[in-house]
Amino acid sequence: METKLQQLKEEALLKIKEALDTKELNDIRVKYLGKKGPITDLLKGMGKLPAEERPKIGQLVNVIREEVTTFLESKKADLEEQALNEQLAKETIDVTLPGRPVNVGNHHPITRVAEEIEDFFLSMGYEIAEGPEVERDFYNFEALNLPKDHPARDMQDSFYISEETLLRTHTSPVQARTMEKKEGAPIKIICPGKVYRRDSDDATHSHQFSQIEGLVVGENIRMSDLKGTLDLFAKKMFGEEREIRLRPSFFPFTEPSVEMDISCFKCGGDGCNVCKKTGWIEILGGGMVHPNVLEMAGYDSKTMTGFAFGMGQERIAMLKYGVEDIRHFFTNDMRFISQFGRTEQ
Ligand code: 2NL
Repeated sequence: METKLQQLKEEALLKIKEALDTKELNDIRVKYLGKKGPITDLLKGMGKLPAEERPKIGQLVNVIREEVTTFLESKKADLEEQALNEQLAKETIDVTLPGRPVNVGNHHPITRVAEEIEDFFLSMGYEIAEGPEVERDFYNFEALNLPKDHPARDMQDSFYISEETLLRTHTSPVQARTMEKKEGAPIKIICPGKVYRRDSDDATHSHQFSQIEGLVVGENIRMSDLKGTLDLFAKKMFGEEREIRLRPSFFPFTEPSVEMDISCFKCGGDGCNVCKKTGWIEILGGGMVHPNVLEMAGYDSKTMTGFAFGMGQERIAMLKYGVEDIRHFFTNDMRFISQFGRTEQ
């Protein structure tokens, strides 16, 4: 029986030595050490042995089991290490490969001009006010002296959402809301934002564009304040040499109303294709806030006056960057957008 046990041990150790993976090892463990294995079988036959030999055999079986188990475990560790090394060799990273290109974005040209305009007015002590793009008819029209029968309120010209709500057609409702909230106190704000008009798109018109409007309300605010402000603004945006001129105009929410031109930055006033040979370029509209607008917002128009102005951001950007079609701003072609460079500092 002893020799048989020794033989089984040698056989098991040899198989373990030759095992190629952990599954094979496990099969060997079950086969030799398991309940149905040959060692267990041998032990079952122990009853036939003389009583004095039994402890010796029992001891030998324990020693063999231990030996086989230890060898199994060390082989298992070897196989696992080998498998890990193979995997590591297979997964090595070639650090010399070139990386994937990263596309670095830059600010949209409209964002650039908006920030430039905002910086100027912030430096003059203005605050930035914002409001909803889906607006009540009241703030978009009524509060701005555009009564129900006014031609500018034609359903054909606006995107109505319901009888009472529409996509704002200008940023003026933000100013109307601010006036109402301030309850008669002085105001100095600019309102940048998207606006919507039901218009056919072409090179100079878009159904969606961006405005910046300004509003100053206080005691003794005069047309000359508006003129001085706009003169500084024109020089900051289009160069120190710029002259401005104001022409009489009409807006329902201002009286008197003006339009402002700047002297042409390309020809200096001699006449060229940019200024259409006039020497002047129209930039924005403005005027003194209509007394009806002040009164509707709760201001006493006898003691408080104000000026307001508004401009299209796309128009300013087109002039500044020489863009000839407003639709370029909305198609988001990277070949267009990436020409305007980064603005982060
Ligand atoms: C333009 C002209 C303008 C205003 C906007 C305004 C706002 C209030 C009261 C009075 Cl709350 N006026 N805004 C005034 C005159 C002209 O915009 O050509 N925009 C693109």
